[in-house]
Amino acid sequence: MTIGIINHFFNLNKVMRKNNFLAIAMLSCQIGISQAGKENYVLIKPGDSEKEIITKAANVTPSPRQLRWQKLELTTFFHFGVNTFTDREWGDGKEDPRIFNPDKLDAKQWIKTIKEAGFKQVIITAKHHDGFCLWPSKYTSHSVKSSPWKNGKGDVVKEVADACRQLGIGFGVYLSPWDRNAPMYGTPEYNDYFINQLTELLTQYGRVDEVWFDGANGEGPNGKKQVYDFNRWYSHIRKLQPAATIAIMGPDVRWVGTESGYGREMEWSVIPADDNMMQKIADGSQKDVAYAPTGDKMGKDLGSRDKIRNAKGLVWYPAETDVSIRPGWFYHTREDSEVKTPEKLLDIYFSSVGFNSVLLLNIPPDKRGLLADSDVENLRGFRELLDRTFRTNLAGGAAIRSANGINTKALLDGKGDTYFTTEAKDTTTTIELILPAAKTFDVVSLQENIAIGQRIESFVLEYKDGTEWKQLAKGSTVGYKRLLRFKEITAKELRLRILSSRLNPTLSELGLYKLAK
Ligand code: FUL
Repeated sequence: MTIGIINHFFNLNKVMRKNNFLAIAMLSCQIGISQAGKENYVLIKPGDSEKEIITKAANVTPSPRQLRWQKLELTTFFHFGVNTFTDREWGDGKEDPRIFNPDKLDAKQWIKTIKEAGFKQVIITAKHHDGFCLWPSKYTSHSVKSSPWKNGKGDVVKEVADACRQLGIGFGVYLSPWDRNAPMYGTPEYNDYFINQLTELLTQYGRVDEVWFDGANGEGPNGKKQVYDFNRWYSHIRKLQPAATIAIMGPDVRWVGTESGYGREMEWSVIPADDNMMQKIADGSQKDVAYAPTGDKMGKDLGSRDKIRNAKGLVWYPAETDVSIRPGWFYHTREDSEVKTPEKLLDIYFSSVGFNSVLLLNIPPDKRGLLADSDVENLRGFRELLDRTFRTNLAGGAAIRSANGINTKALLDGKGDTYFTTEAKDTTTTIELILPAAKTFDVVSLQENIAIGQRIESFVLEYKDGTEWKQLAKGSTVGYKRLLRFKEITAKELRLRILSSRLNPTLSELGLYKLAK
């Protein structure tokens, strides 16, 4: 089979795996306690009215680790390992470690490049499905220590972690549960092996901000499949690195449901939880609560009133959009001409970060151990487009009126923690802006103050044409950030009408911009 076909089946499989996984993923992991004593989950009681359910949904808030993660907006993946040298996407675990020799490896070049492009955190594939470890693990010889690179004395994980620390970038690890090399894969001992590897990664490299688990669960070298002990792994991570988010096959961050880079327009961070979670909460300790959101994670709507009306509980479970800058996850010379352009990356930014999600962009280092020139160049171009688009808020200096609004000033103060709102009873509002002079723009940016929840359900942006109000854009959810593009317009008077909100709406920022070309 070609890689394409294999990937096709794999992707289908993955969708199923990721969905099934969500039914079991979150067992025994600590639920985060959010700010101001609020939690990132809530129980729905049998007699709760629809109004009570909606109010409860509006009061579910991110845990501090989820909030920190959401504010990063841009994060990077580095897929690197034996596949880089075999030119494959999935290794089979039989690779000779002697093929690994990135003789010019310079993790600072990776981190500097992504930092300059505006990315705030990285995740390194410490071990992919082939089982080859980028650090000298004590528990296997299938690692950098059996390679000629630095005479077997090198440690890629350390070089990345050190560069991150020096340059002030968050650091995370991808540790593949599926291991096609480990001889004990498929037996209970493998779960111990996995814990040992996690321990090394979480204790030898300073602070770890994210642990990323993929759900692949194929056969190991003995033809056996493994039953992953996720519960045990989660509590171990919480113990060793309590601030780290556990992503995808984990309780803090949800896969958006595609690897295209394009998320969903209506993106609720609060989604239904299921019976398991409810039972655990009812059983007592809220510290070791188990929750397992089940059901559709691929659809267009995961959290509207229709979806939460019959839920037994609700949980803050935000979306991450992972996509590669190239067709594959690993570096292949043949893909040098297929690197996503700055314009494409900007489009992805609008459809991930601008859809209330965090972007996880993969930039695979090449055989030398460097980010390829084409990738570096396109990242620079992307940054330039971002800067040119968002440098100046064209709404700056506008006079703002809102009949029932409180703290209108917060909308344009550039601060994420101050916010506009209304009295608790008001779930609709109109915000009118009169710009100092007519401006030409084609982008609006809205941000809710998600530290106190996600509330807005429907809004419309209009401009005044003579005496008539005309529609520019409309949407449903806002969340951490909602970006909308529309046909360029020159206008002086605008209004944002919030048509529906689960509680009094909040907006921390409002921006008007002109898309850079
Ligand atoms: C998948 C893996 O199989 C791919 O190789 C890649 O690591 C991607 C991010 O997750 O499930």
